[in-house]
Amino acid sequence: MKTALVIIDVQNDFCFGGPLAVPDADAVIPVINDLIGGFHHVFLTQDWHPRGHVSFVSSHPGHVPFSRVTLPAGEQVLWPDHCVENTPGAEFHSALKIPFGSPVVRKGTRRDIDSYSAFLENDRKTPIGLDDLLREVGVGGIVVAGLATDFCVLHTALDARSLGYDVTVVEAACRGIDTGGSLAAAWKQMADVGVRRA
Ligand code: VGL
Ligand code: ZN
Repeated sequence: MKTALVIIDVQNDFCFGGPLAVPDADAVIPVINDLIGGFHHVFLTQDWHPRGHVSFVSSHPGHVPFSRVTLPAGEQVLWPDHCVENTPGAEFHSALKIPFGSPVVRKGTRRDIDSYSAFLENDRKTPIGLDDLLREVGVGGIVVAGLATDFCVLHTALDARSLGYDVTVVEAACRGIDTGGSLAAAWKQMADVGVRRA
């Protein structure tokens, strides 16, 4: 079986000094750079939001960062504004050694819906594109690394399992946001569906 490395959202806004900096995020970069050499297929995801995105706390006057609201697609955490399309904060961290030509899947690109998974938007039905890209090259398993463990890594791993992929999440190559107990809950959810933790 062919296995691909999927690098989730290693973007400036999630790294040191960013508006949604994940604690110790930059520590994943050397670990991921070491992993990259072992894979023929490397895919990346890029959180890529229009200004005024529904997940931004600035779009919900009177709310504070990390509070939750209910949207048509379900519960939404309100994040500090981050990864606005075509801004430096949305760029991949410059220390990440991206193999030339690696496909990039952008997510969260529509103003009215957020997207944590690289497979399906948060409405749980609109495909984002990673499944087609993996199938095209005959990949049956993925190794997942990046940011953040309890959001985009989690939902990408869960959807991959639903779609029948073998999934391994490399703990040392991921960091979590951990809001309201979300990090421990994420590992539990992943274990429950057979995601391997390496
Ligand atoms: C993410 C919060 C908001 C992530 C993206 O990449 O995990 N988290 N947007
Ligand atoms: Zn986002």
